[in-house]
Amino acid sequence: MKRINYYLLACISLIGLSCQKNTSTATKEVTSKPNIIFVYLDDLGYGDIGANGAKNLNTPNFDALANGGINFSNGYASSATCTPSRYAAFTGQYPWRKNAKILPGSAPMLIDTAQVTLPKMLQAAGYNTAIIGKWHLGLGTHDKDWNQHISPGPNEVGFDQSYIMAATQDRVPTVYIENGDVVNLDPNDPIEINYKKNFKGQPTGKDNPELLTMKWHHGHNSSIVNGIPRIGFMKGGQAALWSDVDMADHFLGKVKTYIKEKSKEEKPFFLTYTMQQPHVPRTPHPRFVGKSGMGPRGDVIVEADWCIGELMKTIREAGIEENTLIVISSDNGPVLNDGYYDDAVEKLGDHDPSGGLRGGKYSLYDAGAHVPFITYWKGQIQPAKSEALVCQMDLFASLAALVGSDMKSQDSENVLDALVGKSKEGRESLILEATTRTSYRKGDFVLIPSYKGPKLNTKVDIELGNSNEIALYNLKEDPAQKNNIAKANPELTASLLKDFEAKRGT
Ligand code: NG6
Ligand code: CA
Repeated sequence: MKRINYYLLACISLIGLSCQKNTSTATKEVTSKPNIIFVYLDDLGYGDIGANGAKNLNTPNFDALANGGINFSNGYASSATCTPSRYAAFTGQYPWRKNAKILPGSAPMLIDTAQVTLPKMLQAAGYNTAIIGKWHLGLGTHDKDWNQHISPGPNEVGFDQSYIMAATQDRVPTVYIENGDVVNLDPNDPIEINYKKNFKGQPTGKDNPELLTMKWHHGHNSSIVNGIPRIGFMKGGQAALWSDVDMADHFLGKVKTYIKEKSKEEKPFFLTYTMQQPHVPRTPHPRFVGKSGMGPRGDVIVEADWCIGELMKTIREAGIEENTLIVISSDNGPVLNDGYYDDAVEKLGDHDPSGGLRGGKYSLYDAGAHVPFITYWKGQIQPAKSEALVCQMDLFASLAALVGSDMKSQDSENVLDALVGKSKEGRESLILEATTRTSYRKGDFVLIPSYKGPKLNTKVDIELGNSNEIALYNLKEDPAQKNNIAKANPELTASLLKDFEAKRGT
């Protein structure tokens, strides 16, 4: 790995170090190309970690990183659902430019192999790159055969290595895919996937409730795997099926192996660890069952927290903690009942997954995309809280600045100084997306245009942000978005709308 002298690095201000550091640290060698680990949770709410106010949920490992690094109070996913947020995080482009929506497990690859991507940029800068965990950006072509090598996938858009689930834990195929090949596939028991029609004779959640260990509430009544009814129909591939309760350990094992191996190499590494928690179906390993007192949703958050602890142990044992930048965030806000009866609502108690924000997953209100956002880099990032507006989409330009790459992506802004605590300023504005609708955050204000459609998604019990009236909120004064101040501020509303429409191109 290319190492440069501390003083040289400090004086060229690559990573926000100051030249006035005392001499005890001045002798330390650091690198302009640290290892980078992006830990990406699935549906973890802003308020789901202790550092952001959760009192009844124990998340000591998240909290240690939040308190030992920078905890952002205005950190955003691009969107209130998974596929669009992941698209933005990995490409640095707004997902609505691509019309990105939640994808079925059978969807073809969404990212164009000719596009610039975050892992490609880091690859070109000399990084080993890998993704371990959830993918949900489509794979291969429309008519792909799951029994053959599947391409394009993560390996074709910049990840040297991939060990993934295709879509979500609630969607078929319920198998792991390593570098484009289904793991443990028996050629005599081929996998077939169909999102429209069942395969003859195959039980479903709808018709065979007697086979279920988890009951479906809405959707999720197609093929049954491990007693859990899923979205989509699947046949075959028995030997390749994942074990839901072992999924956290399984991905973590791959992460540990990767870090142990790559930390010995000259090249730095970029690892995206896309955890499946706390998305449905929530299937904590038995050793976490009952640990939160909040049912499976709380238990899998405790499990995810344990995984973060194990990740940190691995990093420390490999001796790379001071040479590794860690970014932790979530792809969208929280949801309780997302389609299974799993006591998430019943056992919630006083816990507030959104941390006082309005809405949740799927919503244009703030909790949709306003998520935990933490950066940690021992010895380089001084612990702080930051109000800077930052978005996962900015990882591209910010990390490009860190590693000295001149590659660009359309919508990504360089907020590196904010990410490493050198500046309190992040982006000036950000377009947020929720199930194809968009809103506009600028400074402390957020403007939500008027949208037709239901005010409430009654199935998940989340306010969606649709209204006959345009809405303007001052999030600093009114984080719960109780007071629509659009009428009282017509000039500001008009100017934000104009600005928004110019950027959004509507
Ligand atoms: C929805 C699913 C929900 C979840 C979501 C994707 C139904 C009724 N609901 O369509 O359970 O899977 O898609 O979540 O099927 S995300 O975090 O990947 O965006
Ligand atoms: Ca998600």
